[in-house]
Amino acid sequence: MARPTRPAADGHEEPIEASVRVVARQFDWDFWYPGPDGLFDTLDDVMLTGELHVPVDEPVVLQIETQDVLHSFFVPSLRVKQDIVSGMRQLVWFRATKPGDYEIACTELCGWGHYKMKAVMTVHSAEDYAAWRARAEAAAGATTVGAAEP
Ligand SMILES: [Cu+2]
Repeated sequence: MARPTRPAADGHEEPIEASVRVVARQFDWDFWYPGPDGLFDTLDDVMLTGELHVPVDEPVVLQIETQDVLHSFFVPSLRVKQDIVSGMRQLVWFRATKPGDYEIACTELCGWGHYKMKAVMTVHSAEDYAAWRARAEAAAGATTVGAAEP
C-alpha cells in the first residue's frame, strides 16, 4: 500500500509526514507528539509512555525506531505490524475506522520483559482528538513551566 498523500499548495500530491514518533525500548513504548508548533525536536513536544492517540478516519503515519534492541510494533486489530531494526527509522501508516482503545504489543522477543511490552492506542472522534491534544499539550506545558521554576 502506498504511503498516503495530501494535496500540496501547488496541487500535486505530497506524502503525509509522520504525526507521531514511536520509540521502542526495553520494555516500553514512548510516543512523541510535535506539540502546538507542529514540529518535532522543539521544546513543546509531548511525550507519553504507553499511549498512542490518533484521530478516526484519517491517514496516520508513524515514524518508528528503537533505542536499544530489535522490537516489533503490532496492532492486532488493525493487522499492522512492523519490525523495528536498530539504527533505522521506518514509517508505518494506517487509517483507523472505529473509535475505541486497541492493544499494541511487541512481537519480537526482546528480553526478559518482552511479555509486558504493551501500550494502548486510543482512536478518537475528531472532536475528542482535538480535546485530547489540548489537554496533553497543556499538561506538558505545565510540566515544563514547573520544572523551570526555582
Ligand atoms: Cu519485545
